[in-house]
Amino acid sequence: MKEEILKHLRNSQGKDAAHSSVYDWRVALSLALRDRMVDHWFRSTRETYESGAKRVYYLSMEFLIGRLVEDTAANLGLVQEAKTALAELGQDYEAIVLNEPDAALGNGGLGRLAACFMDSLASLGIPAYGYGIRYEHGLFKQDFVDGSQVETAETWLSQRNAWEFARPEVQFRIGFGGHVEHHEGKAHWHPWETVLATAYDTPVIGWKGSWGNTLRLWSAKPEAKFDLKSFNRGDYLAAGRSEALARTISRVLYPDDTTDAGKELRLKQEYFFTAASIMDLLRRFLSDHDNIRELPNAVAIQLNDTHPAIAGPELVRLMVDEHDVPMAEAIGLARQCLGYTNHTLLPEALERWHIGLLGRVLPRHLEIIRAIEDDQQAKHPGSPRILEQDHVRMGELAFIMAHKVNGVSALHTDLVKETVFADLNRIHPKRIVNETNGITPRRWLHTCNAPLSELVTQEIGEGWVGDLEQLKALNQKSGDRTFLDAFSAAKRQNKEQLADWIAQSCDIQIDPAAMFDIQIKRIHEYKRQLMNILETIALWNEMHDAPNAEWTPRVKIFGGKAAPGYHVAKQIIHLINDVARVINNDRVTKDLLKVVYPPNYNVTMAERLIPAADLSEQISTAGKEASGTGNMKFALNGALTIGTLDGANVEIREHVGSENFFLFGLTAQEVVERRHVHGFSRAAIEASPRLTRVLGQIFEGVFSPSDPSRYHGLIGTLYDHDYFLVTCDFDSYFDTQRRVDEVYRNPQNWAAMALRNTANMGWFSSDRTIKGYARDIWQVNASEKVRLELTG
Ligand code: CR6
Repeated sequence: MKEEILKHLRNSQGKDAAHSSVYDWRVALSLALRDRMVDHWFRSTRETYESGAKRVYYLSMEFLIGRLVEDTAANLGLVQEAKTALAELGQDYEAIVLNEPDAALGNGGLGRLAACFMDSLASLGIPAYGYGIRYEHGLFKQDFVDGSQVETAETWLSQRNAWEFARPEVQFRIGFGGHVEHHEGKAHWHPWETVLATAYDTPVIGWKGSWGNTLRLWSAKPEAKFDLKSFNRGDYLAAGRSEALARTISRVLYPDDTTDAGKELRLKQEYFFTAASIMDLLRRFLSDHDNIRELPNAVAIQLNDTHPAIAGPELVRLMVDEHDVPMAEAIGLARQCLGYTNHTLLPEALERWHIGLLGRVLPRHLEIIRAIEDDQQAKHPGSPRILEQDHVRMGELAFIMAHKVNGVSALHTDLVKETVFADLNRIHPKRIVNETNGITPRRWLHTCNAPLSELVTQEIGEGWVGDLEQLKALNQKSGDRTFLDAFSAAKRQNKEQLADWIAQSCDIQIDPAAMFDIQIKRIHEYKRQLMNILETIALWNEMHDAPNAEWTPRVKIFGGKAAPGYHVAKQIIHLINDVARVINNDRVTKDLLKVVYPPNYNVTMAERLIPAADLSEQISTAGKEASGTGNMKFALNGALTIGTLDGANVEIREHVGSENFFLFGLTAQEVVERRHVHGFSRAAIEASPRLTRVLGQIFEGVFSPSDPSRYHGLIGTLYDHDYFLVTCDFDSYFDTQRRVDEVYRNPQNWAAMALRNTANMGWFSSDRTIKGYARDIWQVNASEKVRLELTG
């Protein structure tokens, strides 16, 4: 390893050891690790070719990867070797790990899920490709200026990306606009503009190096050659114009996870990566098949949300226009290849494109969508329409073009059947299935939480990393004092580390003995960070009034970004920061309560925070959080959850036991009913003196003395349009928090409850989720060899 690192330092970075920076060392280490991936990778590809196995294609607009050095080293079993090699070279492994920028090619849960799935697909030995966009700028960097969120561009590619292999020879021409000519029954699309999609491949190696798959990300390049004529004339701007235009397509990630931006560039991004992926998989298929009708036996294409829903029409287009398959047959064949995952019921997130826009950008696809619509109406008269008024509804398109549609938790899938796709579900009653989300145990326990991971391995061996259900054996330890002490000591160690980091990065001193209560996720009204900060104020009031009463000291930690155009979410951020300033400066409560909001929450920050959490906040309005995956990461790492009956919380509670979960709030059903009650929020506020006081303080400017009316709008909304029922759930949330305080005061009991969480979270491994997709949707098998290796 030492030689390999030095070789890359010299030959790949062009540096000698004496003049190398941490960055150089990090790139050299990454390249040395990448070298070790290649054999596994080639072997897997060879095996797939030889066996002719069906391949899975996971199409996703987002892959929220984070850092790769530690995960890669861990999966390859090379962590110790890497540490030793670097130590002998006089370098610090930890510092090198910290030098890596996050690959933040995603917004939140949906993107992180795709990254967990890539790890599980490889760990299970399922031949698979992830397809997405190689954004030049990932999710924006967040700073706070006087408490407000300020966004700046993220620049991960301004450094060398050591993990990827550029494939300039893999290129596809992607057309936009133009017109369609019909001639002797054949359609010819003449695009007005074309860009090139070129591939960059990142190998993804599973646990124990068992198997290697590929994450192929597309980058946009100009089709036209550089305009030398304009350049020579001195018109430099014109010379570079087509280039700039083309590159815009893969320039930035849209920074919104739940609202449909409806922008032409977004549509182009979606078609760009989807078309390139479909062309690429067809080329691979045709290199060893001559009959396109065999396609459904060879490929399973999964659409991660509707963002790649144009895959249906694109596949049909290629079959009809380039392979002479009749339209109806092509639609059927495409459907057999496609699966669609729905990730939300929020109406503002269901993609719709204006017909005029779609027809202008993708004229042939609009014709095909009309053909799909006709085919559906002919077979199922009265079926919900794809084209409605002047919009194309991508959810309906994805549903109709998929042979399976899945929700991401049991509750969410039921609601999908009852609400958004109720009519389509009646027509196609077997199409909707559930695949509850999961998380990879490699990143989310094994590498992010060394103290707990080592303790677990000492106790039950290392098998749990590849087979998380083995954690069940820990249930036997919930009465074992020595083990519980060791379990608490691991948590304590993580909390001390976090306290050090917070002292350094936020200049706030927190006590590791206090309860660490954490809410990290995108800022959204439905996730109700607002309710959390209101409860914080209420608690502070009561602590301040009676500082000598029996209180459980707490640190409330928040993390998360708001979409740049989401005004209310940005106000909530501002409020949390304003409240933090006031509370953290109160001398009376200084040993009882602190509020911390480190800026720029990302995957790496999650890896620091989650292992140190005592309490996990999963408090969305019931019926709104499709699944959640952060909830799973916390419980696996031994935090107790305070939560509503929403998304995967329901299943987590069933698995860990209702006595080890703090439940509160209205159910999804009750939420719907409550909204019909006239004046429900005013009534809830009036019935709660505690909440009335808190809202009054914010309204008077207690937390914003320089701008007392800053939150008038925000508070006014709670009185009149409290769509997310913050006011209705507030009292039940506050009371449950006091129960949490009480339980926390008995450390032995708390530790036993926390252990029950860790021990019973095995089912939430993304390995289990992927096995579900493989069985119910893709009809593919894991490599037999890998299965044997992993299960011993
Ligand atoms: N925002 C859901 O809201 C779910 C993930 C992954 C989300 C969240 O509950 O866990 O997907 N939905 O399934 C979308 O992104 C549309 C999310 O991350």
